[in-house]
Amino acid sequence: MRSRTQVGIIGAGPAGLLLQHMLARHGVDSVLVENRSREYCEKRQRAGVLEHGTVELLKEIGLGDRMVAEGLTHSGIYLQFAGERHHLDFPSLTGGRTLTVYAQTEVVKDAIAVGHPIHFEVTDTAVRDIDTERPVLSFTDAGGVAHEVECDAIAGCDGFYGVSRPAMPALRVSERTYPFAWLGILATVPPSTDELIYAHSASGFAMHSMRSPEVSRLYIQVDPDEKIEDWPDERIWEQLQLRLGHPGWTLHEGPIAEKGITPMRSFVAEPMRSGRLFLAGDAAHIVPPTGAKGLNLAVADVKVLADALVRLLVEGKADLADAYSQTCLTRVWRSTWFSWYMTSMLHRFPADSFTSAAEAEFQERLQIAQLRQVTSSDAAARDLAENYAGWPLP
Ligand code: RFL
Ligand code: PHB
Repeated sequence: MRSRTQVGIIGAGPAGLLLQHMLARHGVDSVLVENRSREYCEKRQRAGVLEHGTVELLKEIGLGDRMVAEGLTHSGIYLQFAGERHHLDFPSLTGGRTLTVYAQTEVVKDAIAVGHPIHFEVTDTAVRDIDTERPVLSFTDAGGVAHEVECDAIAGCDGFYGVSRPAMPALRVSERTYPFAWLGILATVPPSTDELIYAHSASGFAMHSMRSPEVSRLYIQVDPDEKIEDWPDERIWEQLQLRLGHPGWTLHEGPIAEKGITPMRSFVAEPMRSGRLFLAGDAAHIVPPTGAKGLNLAVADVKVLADALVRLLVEGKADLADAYSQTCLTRVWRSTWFSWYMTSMLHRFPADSFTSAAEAEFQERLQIAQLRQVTSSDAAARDLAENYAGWPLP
């Protein structure tokens, strides 16, 4: 079946869904295709922290009501190391910026609920003719009907394993795979903390986050080749108690509703555009989750892309589209740096990362020195806070 639209969008993650919504607000029509089911997209557990700029954007585009009602406003984070726990107060360090804890699943649900047309459970997604002004998005819908959609532009918002990036010629790729992974759990127990705790410990990194006043989200660093089957609930809680434990503070345990292991990597593909195909979000770049940047970066990309496509398709001007990749990459690299900095400062690197025990010791002592600096120097704390709370959207 042949059809026509202005923008073909691949992927119903936060990037694709928010792009579709922002375009629709300017009268630009789109076709969005997603290879998973709606239920799967709405349940996939991922990020939880929204930067101030992301929150403001969601409100501005009319997707903020439930987030404002149910999201938890946070004014900082705790950093824990060497038996100490310190609070960094972001509003005083950043001129008033706060964070909102509101799960990615909820952002996705809110965007799908608007009711823009989405084809779920498609197969055979492909793009062609990206170097012409009429690129084609093809797919087979859930009923088995093959579609060819002629577009003015295609947005590849299909995540790290999608089909868009492989369709781009001559990409420059920068990559780092970290020698550890995160084991994450969702536990049905009220959070034991008012704000997120990032803990450096001799047994490895741990973190306490949350999803609501009733549900906690916790993570521990594990080896990248660990199997989730080898982590019964008791073993997970034991490690969380060990790594997060602090005098006078209790970590409350509860039933584990979900658990999974995520590898840690950094990846950037440049440029983020080839002809009329534009990459956004995880399709173009991945950051390790320690800086809580992945989701926020995807939102920043599609804000820039929506403005560029509206300018191109409504006003007939290509300037913003031509600048798209460079505009995004400045933020992408800043986030990549910050995520690397947080990851390197807080994780325990395995022994085979070093040539001797003394070298491993050296690295650990540097980490503690750096943590002492960000918790005692106002300038260092401000630098961390400004990066974590995020920069204004373009
Ligand atoms: P998404 O969310 O991966 O969405 C891409 C969508 O594209 C679909 N897709 C296709 N659709 C049609 N045809 C094809 N051929 C397709 N191939 C793929 C996919 O099914 C999917 O629905 O990318 P987007 O929109 O760019 O959003 C990015 C964020 O999801 C991501 O940056 C963050 O969630 C990263 N991330 C985390 N970030 C944080 O800030 N904090 C976290 O705690 C955190 N945890 C995570 C994460 C990413 C994870 N991944 C990618 C495995 C935990 C995990 C498990
Ligand atoms: C989460 O709540 O899932 C979360 C929060 C902060 C991070 C990573 C994940 O750095």
